[in-house]
Amino acid sequence: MANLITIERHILEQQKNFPNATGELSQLLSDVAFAAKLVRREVIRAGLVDILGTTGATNIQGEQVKKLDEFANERFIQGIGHHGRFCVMASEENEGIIETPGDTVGKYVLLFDPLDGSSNIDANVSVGSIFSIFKRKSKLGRGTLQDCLQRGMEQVAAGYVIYGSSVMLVYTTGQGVHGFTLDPTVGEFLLSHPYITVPKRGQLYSINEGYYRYFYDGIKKYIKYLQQEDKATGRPYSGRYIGSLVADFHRNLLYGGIFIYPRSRKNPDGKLRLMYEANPVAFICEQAGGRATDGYKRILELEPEGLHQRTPLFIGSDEDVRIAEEFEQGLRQLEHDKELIPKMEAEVEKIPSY
Ligand code: P6P
Repeated sequence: MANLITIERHILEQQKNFPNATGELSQLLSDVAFAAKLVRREVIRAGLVDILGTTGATNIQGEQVKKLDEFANERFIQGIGHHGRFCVMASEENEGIIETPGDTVGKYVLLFDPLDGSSNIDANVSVGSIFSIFKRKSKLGRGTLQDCLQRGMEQVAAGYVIYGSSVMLVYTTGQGVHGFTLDPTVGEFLLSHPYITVPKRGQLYSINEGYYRYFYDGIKKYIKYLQQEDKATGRPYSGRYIGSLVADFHRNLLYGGIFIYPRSRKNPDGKLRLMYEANPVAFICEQAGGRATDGYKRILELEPEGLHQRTPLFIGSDEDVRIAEEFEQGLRQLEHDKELIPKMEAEVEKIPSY
């Protein structure tokens, strides 16, 4: 039993390395863990109670709001906001910033996607919550939009919860990546994956190949590259795509490989949101020794312009992401493959360079 380390204890131990730490950050992460437990309680019984299906409303993204989306959003806002440790919050489900309920105003900023992958909920596919924490920039009073619109490299903490075969919370405060598994018998997240590191290269790739015809030339060639046979580089890779970022990212974090949601003719800026999807997973990925870019620039260096701005996302094993970038940027061509190239070249439509 001695090594049963709860998330609260782990965070406090991590903070011993920061002499001026106030313990507030550990409280924030405990608040997030608590909200996740409330969400998990509904996720695991969603099929039993009238919480599946849609509310009939559409959110800022123009997507149908699932009842569980709305429930999860409320849990995060109520379960965390009232502790007074945040000065402002922002959610995938809300168009503007969210004033923290209650009178006390803290020094932190929370951005979150309360239930990512919600289109999969009714099919019992793993979904997740993603969060990103900054320190406020403004000095006093309630937080502002500018407090939210900080570059990813300014994050003080980030993490996600995956509601899958087991419920895991994975977080970083810049001192490595640590995974906790919920023990439902005691209702605690217990340390199960200390210092997660992503393999330098993997053999899995995650991309929605249903959009192949909309992809630009570089990504089409990269997919063909991964499908070529080359034992030295472990090719062909296996395709794995769940359509739930947290589930796809979590698998690649542990096993290695690459997840790509690229720019395309269908999604010129990609689909994923910078502030509460790409930034947090990019912070985690880099802390685990991986790489996260938009195909050209580090995600954590991108200058935010709006709460809900989209970005292409190339994330996972360092070597895999770098090779994908070379194809995306037109710097790399397919080695000649007598069967594949002629067929592929016939397929690839000539398009103006990006
Ligand atoms: P597509 C889920 O809706 C989500 O936002 C991410 O979790 C996921 O990676 C992506 O969209 C899937 O999008 O277009 O492949 O269905």
